[in-house]
Amino acid sequence: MGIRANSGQSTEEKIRQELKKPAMYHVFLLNDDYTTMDFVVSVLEKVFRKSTVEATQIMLHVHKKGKGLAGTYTREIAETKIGTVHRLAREYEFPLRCSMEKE
Ligand code: TYC
Repeated sequence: MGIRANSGQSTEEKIRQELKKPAMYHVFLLNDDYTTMDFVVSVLEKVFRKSTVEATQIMLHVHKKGKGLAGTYTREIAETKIGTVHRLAREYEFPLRCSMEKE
């Protein structure tokens, strides 16, 4: 166990914080002109666990409206999914991007 600086939070405040539901974050997919529709559908299926039907609906919504909700997660999970999408996009040489917004 390391030595930690005191956060200034009282025990009561810490308990209150731990009982709260975690903050949730929306992850959005952003449209671009170059990423293929098939790639976006695959990302929605594999990274965001959507069915083929739902993935196709979300992809078409993003294509028409500019952005669309891929999922809502705690901060760490949202950040990890965004990192995975950006890594896959880079690997396959597509400019696909995600954004994140507090719920
Ligand atoms: N607009 C892209 C095309 O016409 C398809 C696309 C959809 C790209 C959704 C990104 O997040 C996206 N090939």
